[in-house]
Amino acid sequence: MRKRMRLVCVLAVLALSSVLGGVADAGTYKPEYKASIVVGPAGPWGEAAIRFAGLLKERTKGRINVKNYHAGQLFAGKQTNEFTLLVQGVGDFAFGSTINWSPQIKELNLFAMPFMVPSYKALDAVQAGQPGKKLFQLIEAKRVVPLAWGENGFRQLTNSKHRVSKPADLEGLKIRVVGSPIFIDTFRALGANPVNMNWGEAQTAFQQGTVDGQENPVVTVIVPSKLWTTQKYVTLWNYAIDPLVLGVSKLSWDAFSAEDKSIVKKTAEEIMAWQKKGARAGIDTSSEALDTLKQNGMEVFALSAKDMGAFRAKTKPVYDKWAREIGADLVRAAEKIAAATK
Ligand code: X2X
Repeated sequence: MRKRMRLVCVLAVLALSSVLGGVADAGTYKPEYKASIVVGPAGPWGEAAIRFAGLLKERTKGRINVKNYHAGQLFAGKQTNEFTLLVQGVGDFAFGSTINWSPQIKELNLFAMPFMVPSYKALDAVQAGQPGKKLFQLIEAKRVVPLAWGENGFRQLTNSKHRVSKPADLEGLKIRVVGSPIFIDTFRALGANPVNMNWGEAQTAFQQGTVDGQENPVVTVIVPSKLWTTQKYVTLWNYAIDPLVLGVSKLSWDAFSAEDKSIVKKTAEEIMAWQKKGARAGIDTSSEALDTLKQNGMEVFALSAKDMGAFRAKTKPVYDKWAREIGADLVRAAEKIAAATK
């Protein structure tokens, strides 16, 4: 009799756990997931986060409820901490710039190598090819699941003092850069006086006139942030490209059911394809974004390929130093793809 009771109990436990396993499929869901975005809600970068949260909620019938922390609210003023927040599960999702994640993953500095990526076409090929795959593997190995590439864009120079058309024009200009060392190296090599600052603080510094200039893409940052209120001169020089990655903490990801993982992945790919297109619109196939700058009183100067030579030559030692830091194999692979797509 006792034996029989024990058998019944064992069977009951087995049955219950298989039922629970079937229902939950995975771990416990959070009532709310936090997403980090450095910029505000305007523009394709900020808007992508709003669309992603909306679609995800709808498609998972409220199981995955994302709250967006725009303007760097989640990392409380230190944007180079964003990746670590995801690793720790303090943040769940991030629409992260590769620049902000590069202190933790040095290979992501690839895109910040001065004058390396010549075009959007080359960038797409690098991301789709072996270098892009390798970078996603490196991100995942550090316990953040990369869902899709997005784009901040080619970074352009602005300042409040005068036109910059040759390296000598940068001499003495105080330029705000992101807290990632390759940017300090690049602007020092060009003769400027670079200072590290988070994006939020930087905008206050422009208003107060304590910093002269900065570098950021036109469509995703300069226009939505209305930088013409503090900056007058723009130099288009495409000196670095800044891809975004929509990533999710592995801790959060592992708890999602197989069905929800697939919804998250597909929605991320869809939204970031839209985001990437938006980041290029008005600059790639039309001049709309540049016209907006001019209408707001900015002077837009496009460096010719010949002018660029002087900037390239000055930053060559930075390129060589960072090629070693990043790893020669990855850099050579990216260079080869870029050369083939020119
Ligand atoms: O801080 C910047 O310059 C920005 C908004 O482009 C990044 O997050 C890298």
